[in-house]
Amino acid sequence: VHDSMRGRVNSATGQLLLGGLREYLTKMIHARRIIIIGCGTSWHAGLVAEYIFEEFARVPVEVEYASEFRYRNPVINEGDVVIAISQSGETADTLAAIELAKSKGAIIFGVCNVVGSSIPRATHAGAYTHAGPEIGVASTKAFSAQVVVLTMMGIILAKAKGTISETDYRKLLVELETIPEKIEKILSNHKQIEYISDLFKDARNFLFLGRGYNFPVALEGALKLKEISYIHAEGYPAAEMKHGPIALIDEEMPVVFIATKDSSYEKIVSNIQEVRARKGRVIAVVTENDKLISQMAEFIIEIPHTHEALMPLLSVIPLQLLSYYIAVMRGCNVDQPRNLAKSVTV
Ligand code: F1P
Repeated sequence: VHDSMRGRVNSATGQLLLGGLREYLTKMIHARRIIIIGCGTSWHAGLVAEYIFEEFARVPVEVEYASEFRYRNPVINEGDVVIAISQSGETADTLAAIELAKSKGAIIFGVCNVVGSSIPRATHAGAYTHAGPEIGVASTKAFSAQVVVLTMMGIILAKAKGTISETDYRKLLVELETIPEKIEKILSNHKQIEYISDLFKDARNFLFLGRGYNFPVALEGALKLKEISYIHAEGYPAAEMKHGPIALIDEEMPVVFIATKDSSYEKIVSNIQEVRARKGRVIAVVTENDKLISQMAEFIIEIPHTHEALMPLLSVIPLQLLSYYIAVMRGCNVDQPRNLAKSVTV
Protein backbone atom coordinates (compact mmCIF):
# COMPACT_ATOMS: atom_id res chain seq x y z
CA VAL A 1 0.00 0.00 0.00
CA HIS A 2 1.71 3.07 -1.24
CA ASP A 3 2.12 6.41 0.47
CA SER A 4 -0.04 8.05 -2.17
CA MET A 5 -2.99 6.57 -0.33
CA ARG A 6 -2.06 7.95 3.04
CA GLY A 7 -2.00 11.41 4.40
CA ARG A 8 -3.57 13.12 1.40
CA VAL A 9 -6.58 14.06 3.47
CA ASN A 10 -6.51 15.89 6.76
CA SER A 11 -9.55 14.29 8.36
CA ALA A 12 -9.47 16.66 11.35
CA THR A 13 -9.99 19.71 9.18
CA GLY A 14 -11.53 17.93 6.22
CA GLN A 15 -8.95 19.62 4.04
CA LEU A 16 -7.97 17.80 0.90
CA LEU A 17 -4.35 18.18 -0.04
CA LEU A 18 -4.94 18.57 -3.73
CA GLY A 19 -3.07 21.71 -4.69
CA GLY A 20 -3.44 21.35 -8.45
CA LEU A 21 -7.21 21.23 -8.28
CA ARG A 22 -7.77 24.33 -6.17
CA GLU A 23 -6.48 26.60 -8.88
CA TYR A 24 -8.99 25.32 -11.41
CA LEU A 25 -11.87 24.58 -9.09
CA THR A 26 -13.99 27.52 -10.26
CA LYS A 27 -13.68 26.35 -13.86
CA MET A 28 -14.74 22.85 -12.82
CA ILE A 29 -17.70 24.18 -10.86
CA HIS A 30 -18.94 25.99 -13.96
CA ALA A 31 -18.20 23.19 -16.41
CA ARG A 32 -21.34 22.02 -18.18
CA ARG A 33 -19.77 18.65 -18.64
CA ILE A 34 -16.58 16.78 -17.93
CA ILE A 35 -14.95 14.50 -20.46
CA ILE A 36 -12.58 11.88 -19.09
CA ILE A 37 -10.04 10.28 -21.40
CA GLY A 38 -7.50 7.52 -20.94
CA CYS A 39 -6.43 4.13 -22.25
CA GLY A 40 -6.54 0.66 -20.70
CA THR A 41 -6.49 0.67 -16.92
CA SER A 42 -6.53 4.47 -16.85
CA TRP A 43 -9.81 4.38 -18.79
CA HIS A 44 -11.25 2.04 -16.14
CA ALA A 45 -10.23 4.49 -13.39
CA GLY A 46 -12.07 7.12 -15.43
CA LEU A 47 -15.23 5.00 -15.37
CA VAL A 48 -15.10 4.85 -11.57
CA ALA A 49 -14.71 8.64 -11.59
CA GLU A 50 -17.79 8.98 -13.79
CA TYR A 51 -19.91 7.28 -11.14
CA ILE A 52 -18.43 9.45 -8.37
CA PHE A 53 -18.63 12.78 -10.20
CA GLU A 54 -22.18 12.20 -11.37
CA GLU A 55 -23.43 10.87 -8.03
CA PHE A 56 -21.87 13.50 -5.79
CA ALA A 57 -21.05 16.53 -7.96
CA ARG A 58 -24.09 16.14 -10.27
CA VAL A 59 -22.14 17.05 -13.38
CA PRO A 60 -22.58 15.12 -16.66
CA VAL A 61 -19.50 13.02 -17.40
CA GLU A 62 -18.43 11.17 -20.52
CA VAL A 63 -15.62 8.65 -20.42
CA GLU A 64 -13.88 7.96 -23.69
CA TYR A 65 -11.00 5.88 -24.88
CA ALA A 66 -8.41 8.45 -25.92
CA SER A 67 -7.49 6.12 -28.78
CA GLU A 68 -10.99 6.59 -30.25
CA PHE A 69 -11.67 10.17 -29.19
CA ARG A 70 -8.62 11.49 -31.03
CA TYR A 71 -9.77 10.12 -34.39
CA ARG A 72 -13.44 11.05 -34.36
CA ASN A 73 -14.86 14.54 -34.52
CA PRO A 74 -16.12 15.01 -30.95
CA VAL A 75 -18.21 17.99 -29.88
CA ILE A 76 -16.04 19.98 -27.50
CA ASN A 77 -17.17 23.38 -26.31
CA GLU A 78 -15.16 26.23 -24.88
CA GLY A 79 -15.00 25.74 -21.13
CA ASP A 80 -15.54 21.96 -21.20
CA VAL A 81 -13.24 20.28 -18.74
CA VAL A 82 -11.23 17.29 -19.92
CA ILE A 83 -9.54 15.05 -17.38
CA ALA A 84 -6.73 13.02 -18.94
CA ILE A 85 -5.59 10.01 -16.96
CA SER A 86 -2.29 8.24 -17.58
CA GLN A 87 0.11 6.26 -15.46
CA SER A 88 3.15 6.81 -17.68
CA GLY A 89 2.22 10.30 -18.85
CA GLU A 90 3.54 9.31 -22.29
CA THR A 91 0.66 7.47 -23.97
CA ALA A 92 0.51 8.80 -27.55
CA ASP A 93 -3.27 8.39 -27.93
CA THR A 94 -3.94 10.33 -24.73
CA LEU A 95 -1.51 13.08 -25.74
CA ALA A 96 -3.14 13.44 -29.17
CA ALA A 97 -6.63 13.56 -27.60
CA ILE A 98 -5.42 16.30 -25.23
CA GLU A 99 -4.10 18.38 -28.13
CA LEU A 100 -7.41 17.99 -29.97
CA ALA A 101 -9.46 19.09 -26.95
CA LYS A 102 -7.08 21.96 -26.23
CA SER A 103 -7.39 23.25 -29.78
CA LYS A 104 -11.15 23.53 -29.24
CA GLY A 105 -10.88 25.56 -26.05
CA ALA A 106 -11.24 22.83 -23.41
CA ILE A 107 -9.49 23.08 -20.08
CA ILE A 108 -7.31 20.04 -19.56
CA PHE A 109 -6.62 18.54 -16.19
CA GLY A 110 -4.11 15.71 -15.92
CA VAL A 111 -3.99 12.81 -13.48
CA CYS A 112 -0.57 11.27 -14.03
CA ASN A 113 1.99 9.29 -12.15
CA VAL A 114 5.29 10.23 -13.72
CA VAL A 115 6.41 13.69 -12.67
CA GLY A 116 7.56 15.85 -15.57
CA SER A 117 6.28 13.44 -18.26
CA SER A 118 4.70 14.69 -21.51
CA ILE A 119 1.03 14.63 -20.47
CA PRO A 120 1.41 16.80 -17.35
CA ARG A 121 3.39 19.24 -19.49
CA ALA A 122 0.59 19.38 -22.07
CA THR A 123 -2.19 20.04 -19.51
CA HIS A 124 -3.33 23.27 -17.86
CA ALA A 125 -3.32 21.85 -14.36
CA GLY A 126 -3.25 18.51 -12.67
CA ALA A 127 -2.64 16.21 -9.78
CA TYR A 128 0.13 13.68 -9.56
CA THR A 129 -0.80 10.28 -8.22
CA HIS A 130 2.62 9.69 -6.62
CA ALA A 131 2.20 5.92 -6.82
CA GLY A 132 5.91 5.46 -7.42
CA PRO A 133 7.32 3.64 -10.45
CA GLU A 134 5.26 0.71 -11.74
CA ILE A 135 7.73 -2.15 -11.88
CA GLY A 136 5.59 -4.23 -14.17
CA VAL A 137 3.98 -3.16 -17.41
CA ALA A 138 0.42 -3.79 -16.27
CA SER A 139 -0.94 -0.98 -14.10
CA THR A 140 -1.93 -2.08 -10.60
CA LYS A 141 -1.04 0.40 -7.85
CA ALA A 142 -1.41 3.19 -10.43
CA PHE A 143 -5.09 2.23 -10.73
CA SER A 144 -5.58 2.50 -6.96
CA ALA A 145 -3.82 5.86 -6.81
CA GLN A 146 -5.78 7.20 -9.81
CA VAL A 147 -9.07 6.19 -8.19
CA VAL A 148 -8.04 7.85 -4.90
CA VAL A 149 -7.14 11.12 -6.62
CA LEU A 150 -10.27 11.10 -8.77
CA THR A 151 -12.46 10.32 -5.76
CA MET A 152 -10.97 13.25 -3.88
CA MET A 153 -11.52 15.46 -6.92
CA GLY A 154 -15.14 14.36 -7.16
CA ILE A 155 -15.97 15.01 -3.55
CA ILE A 156 -14.05 18.29 -3.31
CA LEU A 157 -16.01 19.46 -6.37
CA ALA A 158 -19.26 18.27 -4.82
CA LYS A 159 -18.45 20.16 -1.64
CA ALA A 160 -17.68 23.33 -3.59
CA LYS A 161 -20.93 22.97 -5.57
CA GLY A 162 -22.96 22.18 -2.47
CA THR A 163 -24.24 18.92 -3.96
CA ILE A 164 -22.98 16.75 -1.10
CA SER A 165 -24.06 17.08 2.52
CA GLU A 166 -21.42 17.89 5.13
CA THR A 167 -22.15 14.53 6.77
CA ASP A 168 -21.66 12.52 3.60
CA TYR A 169 -18.53 14.49 2.74
CA ARG A 170 -16.96 13.78 6.12
CA LYS A 171 -18.11 10.16 6.04
CA LEU A 172 -16.28 9.64 2.75
CA LEU A 173 -13.12 11.33 3.99
CA VAL A 174 -13.02 9.33 7.19
CA GLU A 175 -13.68 6.11 5.30
CA LEU A 176 -10.98 6.93 2.77
CA GLU A 177 -8.48 6.96 5.63
CA THR A 178 -9.38 3.37 6.52
CA ILE A 179 -8.71 2.02 3.02
CA PRO A 180 -4.96 1.25 3.41
CA GLU A 181 -5.49 -1.02 6.43
CA LYS A 182 -8.39 -2.76 4.69
CA ILE A 183 -6.17 -3.39 1.66
CA GLU A 184 -3.52 -4.87 3.98
CA LYS A 185 -6.18 -7.23 5.28
CA ILE A 186 -7.08 -8.38 1.76
CA LEU A 187 -3.41 -8.88 0.92
CA SER A 188 -2.98 -11.04 4.01
CA ASN A 189 -5.56 -13.41 2.53
CA HIS A 190 -3.36 -14.12 -0.49
CA LYS A 191 -3.03 -17.86 0.23
CA GLN A 192 -6.70 -18.45 -0.43
CA ILE A 193 -6.53 -16.51 -3.69
CA GLU A 194 -3.47 -18.54 -4.65
CA TYR A 195 -5.44 -21.73 -3.93
CA ILE A 196 -8.31 -20.64 -6.17
CA SER A 197 -5.86 -19.57 -8.89
CA ASP A 198 -4.35 -23.05 -8.94
CA LEU A 199 -7.76 -24.60 -9.60
CA PHE A 200 -8.55 -22.27 -12.49
CA LYS A 201 -5.14 -21.70 -14.06
CA ASP A 202 -5.94 -23.86 -17.09
CA ALA A 203 -9.25 -22.22 -17.93
CA ARG A 204 -9.49 -20.96 -21.51
CA ASN A 205 -11.97 -18.18 -20.78
CA PHE A 206 -13.12 -16.11 -17.82
CA LEU A 207 -16.10 -13.84 -17.32
CA PHE A 208 -16.04 -10.96 -14.80
CA LEU A 209 -19.33 -9.42 -13.72
CA GLY A 210 -20.13 -6.47 -11.47
CA ARG A 211 -22.77 -3.78 -11.04
CA GLY A 212 -22.53 -0.09 -10.18
CA TYR A 213 -19.16 0.91 -8.82
CA ASN A 214 -17.99 -2.67 -9.27
CA PHE A 215 -18.66 -2.68 -13.02
CA PRO A 216 -15.39 -0.88 -13.91
CA VAL A 217 -13.67 -3.31 -11.53
CA ALA A 218 -15.05 -6.22 -13.58
CA LEU A 219 -13.50 -4.66 -16.69
CA GLU A 220 -10.21 -4.16 -14.90
CA GLY A 221 -10.18 -7.73 -13.56
CA ALA A 222 -10.65 -9.06 -17.10
CA LEU A 223 -7.96 -6.76 -18.51
CA LYS A 224 -5.39 -7.79 -15.88
CA LEU A 225 -5.99 -11.48 -16.62
CA LYS A 226 -5.65 -10.92 -20.38
CA GLU A 227 -2.55 -8.75 -20.02
CA ILE A 228 -0.47 -10.97 -17.78
CA SER A 229 -1.75 -14.53 -18.16
CA TYR A 230 -3.02 -14.45 -21.78
CA ILE A 231 -6.34 -16.03 -20.86
CA HIS A 232 -9.28 -14.67 -22.78
CA ALA A 233 -11.50 -12.75 -20.37
CA GLU A 234 -14.52 -10.50 -20.70
CA GLY A 235 -15.78 -7.96 -18.23
CA TYR A 236 -19.44 -6.97 -18.30
CA PRO A 237 -22.01 -5.16 -16.22
CA ALA A 238 -23.81 -8.09 -14.56
CA ALA A 239 -27.14 -6.78 -15.83
CA GLU A 240 -25.88 -7.07 -19.42
CA MET A 241 -25.31 -10.79 -19.01
CA LYS A 242 -28.78 -11.66 -20.25
CA HIS A 243 -28.17 -9.63 -23.42
CA GLY A 244 -25.52 -11.94 -24.79
CA PRO A 245 -22.76 -13.32 -22.54
CA ILE A 246 -25.16 -15.73 -20.85
CA ALA A 247 -24.84 -17.86 -24.00
CA LEU A 248 -21.21 -18.54 -23.05
CA ILE A 249 -21.99 -20.07 -19.67
CA ASP A 250 -21.54 -23.80 -19.18
CA GLU A 251 -19.80 -26.02 -16.64
CA GLU A 252 -16.40 -25.01 -18.04
CA MET A 253 -16.84 -21.27 -17.57
CA PRO A 254 -15.40 -19.55 -14.47
CA VAL A 255 -17.50 -16.49 -13.66
CA VAL A 256 -16.02 -14.00 -11.22
CA PHE A 257 -18.71 -11.92 -9.55
CA ILE A 258 -17.82 -8.77 -7.67
CA ALA A 259 -20.81 -8.99 -5.37
CA THR A 260 -20.21 -6.79 -2.34
CA LYS A 261 -23.02 -5.61 -0.06
CA ASP A 262 -24.24 -2.43 -1.69
CA SER A 263 -27.34 -0.98 -3.30
CA SER A 264 -27.32 -3.56 -6.12
CA TYR A 265 -26.73 -6.56 -3.87
CA GLU A 266 -30.09 -8.28 -4.39
CA LYS A 267 -29.82 -7.91 -8.14
CA ILE A 268 -26.37 -9.44 -8.27
CA VAL A 269 -27.53 -12.33 -6.09
CA SER A 270 -30.09 -13.15 -8.74
CA ASN A 271 -27.41 -12.89 -11.44
CA ILE A 272 -25.38 -15.46 -9.48
CA GLN A 273 -28.44 -17.72 -9.40
CA GLU A 274 -28.76 -17.43 -13.17
CA VAL A 275 -25.15 -18.52 -13.64
CA ARG A 276 -25.47 -21.38 -11.15
CA ALA A 277 -28.61 -22.59 -12.95
CA ARG A 278 -26.45 -22.95 -16.08
CA LYS A 279 -23.72 -24.76 -14.10
CA GLY A 280 -21.20 -21.92 -14.42
CA ARG A 281 -18.38 -22.01 -11.85
CA VAL A 282 -18.87 -19.03 -9.58
CA ILE A 283 -16.03 -17.29 -7.75
CA ALA A 284 -17.50 -14.38 -5.79
CA VAL A 285 -15.76 -11.43 -4.19
CA VAL A 286 -18.06 -10.63 -1.27
CA THR A 287 -18.25 -8.46 1.82
CA GLU A 288 -17.05 -10.26 4.98
CA ASN A 289 -19.62 -12.55 6.62
CA ASP A 290 -21.85 -12.81 3.60
CA LYS A 291 -23.74 -16.00 4.43
CA LEU A 292 -26.05 -15.96 1.44
CA ILE A 293 -23.52 -15.86 -1.37
CA SER A 294 -21.17 -18.22 0.45
CA GLN A 295 -23.89 -20.89 0.06
CA MET A 296 -24.34 -20.18 -3.64
CA ALA A 297 -20.82 -19.68 -4.97
CA GLU A 298 -18.24 -22.41 -5.42
CA PHE A 299 -15.59 -20.11 -3.96
CA ILE A 300 -15.79 -16.83 -2.14
CA ILE A 301 -13.14 -14.22 -1.46
CA GLU A 302 -14.08 -12.01 1.47
CA ILE A 303 -13.13 -8.34 1.63
CA PRO A 304 -13.90 -5.74 4.31
CA HIS A 305 -16.91 -3.46 4.14
CA THR A 306 -16.52 0.11 2.96
CA HIS A 307 -18.60 2.93 1.49
CA GLU A 308 -20.08 1.81 -1.82
CA ALA A 309 -18.30 4.60 -3.72
CA LEU A 310 -14.92 3.50 -2.38
CA MET A 311 -15.42 -0.21 -2.99
CA PRO A 312 -13.35 -0.34 -6.24
CA LEU A 313 -10.28 0.43 -4.13
CA LEU A 314 -10.84 -2.83 -2.27
CA SER A 315 -12.57 -5.08 -4.78
CA VAL A 316 -9.86 -4.69 -7.44
CA ILE A 317 -7.14 -6.14 -5.16
CA PRO A 318 -8.26 -9.81 -5.14
CA LEU A 319 -8.68 -9.66 -8.92
CA GLN A 320 -5.14 -8.35 -9.36
CA LEU A 321 -3.87 -11.15 -7.10
CA LEU A 322 -5.88 -13.75 -9.01
CA SER A 323 -4.33 -12.63 -12.31
CA TYR A 324 -0.91 -12.51 -10.73
CA TYR A 325 -1.02 -16.05 -9.34
CA ILE A 326 -2.56 -17.53 -12.48
CA ALA A 327 0.12 -15.84 -14.61
CA VAL A 328 2.96 -17.10 -12.39
CA MET A 329 1.50 -20.64 -12.36
CA ARG A 330 1.29 -20.58 -16.16
CA GLY A 331 4.94 -19.56 -16.37
CA CYS A 332 4.22 -16.07 -17.72
CA ASN A 333 6.46 -13.10 -17.07
CA VAL A 334 4.16 -10.88 -15.01
CA ASP A 335 6.46 -7.86 -15.18
CA GLN A 336 7.04 -7.95 -18.90
CA PRO A 337 4.08 -9.54 -20.67
CA ARG A 338 4.51 -10.31 -24.35
CA ASN A 339 3.50 -7.60 -26.86
CA LEU A 340 2.93 -4.93 -24.19
CA ALA A 341 4.95 -1.77 -23.68
CA LYS A 342 5.13 0.28 -20.52
CA SER A 343 4.50 3.46 -22.45
CA VAL A 344 2.54 3.12 -25.67
CA THR A 345 4.14 5.99 -27.52
CA VAL A 346 3.05 5.20 -31.07
C1 F1P B 1 -2.23 2.90 -20.57
C2 F1P B 1 -2.07 1.40 -20.75
C3 F1P B 1 -2.01 0.65 -19.40
C4 F1P B 1 -1.71 -0.80 -19.58
C5 F1P B 1 -0.42 -1.01 -20.42
C6 F1P B 1 -0.52 -0.26 -21.71
O1 F1P B 1 -1.08 3.46 -20.03
O2 F1P B 1 -3.17 0.91 -21.50
O3 F1P B 1 -3.22 0.81 -18.71
O4 F1P B 1 -1.57 -1.46 -18.33
O5 F1P B 1 0.69 -0.57 -19.71
O6 F1P B 1 -0.87 1.13 -21.48
P1 F1P B 1 -1.04 4.84 -19.28
O7 F1P B 1 -1.53 5.91 -20.22
O8 F1P B 1 -1.91 4.75 -18.08
O9 F1P B 1 0.41 5.00 -18.95
